[in-house]
Amino acid sequence: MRLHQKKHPHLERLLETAKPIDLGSSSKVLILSDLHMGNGGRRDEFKRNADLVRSMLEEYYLPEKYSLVLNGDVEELFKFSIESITEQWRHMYDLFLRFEKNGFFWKTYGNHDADLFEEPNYRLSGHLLEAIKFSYGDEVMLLFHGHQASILLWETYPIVSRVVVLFLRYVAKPMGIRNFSTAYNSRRRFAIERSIYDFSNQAKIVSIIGHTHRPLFESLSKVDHLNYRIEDLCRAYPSAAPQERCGIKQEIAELKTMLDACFTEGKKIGLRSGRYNNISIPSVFNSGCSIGKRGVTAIEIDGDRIRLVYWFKRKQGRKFVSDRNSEPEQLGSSGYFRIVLNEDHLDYVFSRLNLLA
Ligand SMILES: [Mn+2]
Repeated sequence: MRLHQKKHPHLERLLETAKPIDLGSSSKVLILSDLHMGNGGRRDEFKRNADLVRSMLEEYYLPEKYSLVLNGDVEELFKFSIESITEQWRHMYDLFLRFEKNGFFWKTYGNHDADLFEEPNYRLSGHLLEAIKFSYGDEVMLLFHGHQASILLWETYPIVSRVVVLFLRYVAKPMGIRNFSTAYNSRRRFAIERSIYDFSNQAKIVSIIGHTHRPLFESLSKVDHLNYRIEDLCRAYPSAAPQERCGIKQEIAELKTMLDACFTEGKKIGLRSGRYNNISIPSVFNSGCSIGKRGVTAIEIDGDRIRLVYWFKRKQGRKFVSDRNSEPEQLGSSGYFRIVLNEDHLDYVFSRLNLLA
């Protein structure tokens, strides 16, 4: 044990008790989180993207031989009973389990589905864990939902959370209190990311989380990436040939528009930079969530590479920033598209982590 001061006791316990899985050099793993599946009714937030998630799993990741990890908050037990959820989404459970033949299928639990850990009749009970430790050569990637880093007692301790669940299901719902569970403010989100970031840097591991619904790649948010790209382009501008300058100028203008849009939207989504220090260490990745209004974000591990991808339906007006300038690709003729938002070599990620942390 490297740490003498126990600054993050919950997270250290997770690292010790996580299930070890060895990733070979050609392993493919899809990581999805925060599906919040409900009973199919009006308050079911999964419903909107259900067919998109089914299509991407069944028609892309399954034939592409990916293994699957669902990284917590798969079911929304704060609002619905497990019986109503498994009844409504039976075909999704069948689909999840089919990933075992590609290698493995695991589910970690989050704060909205933690109760299932003690439920013997639960469909995925043989696949349910608190955390997974992927080893990649000598390096470690720790997968867990992320609520374990919360300072709120009811997110960290099962007994407190059970009282909150009862309150939400039987008191809040009849009183018309909605979306209590996803009312994350920016400060709380930042505190969770920050403590996972500190812990990961101390332990020199990569953490892959969900929970906050905010995608992070190499500890950076979309805003940070936009800023970095603008900075790079400004630096390239003075030495660029006159005919290239025009293109750079235009690209900067587009990036600035996207950055402005982020800040306008920031009031709603609780925007903060993902940068915690002057220099960023790529130790935290967040798959985002599966219930976005416009689509689903996910993390792919593909051999020696890691990617943040975005799946969306055709009708959407916004442009998406991709660090690799990649183009969206359609899944057959489904009207669903996948775009790589960001991608890097795992060797690069771990080199930076080991050199900078
Ligand atoms: Mn959560």
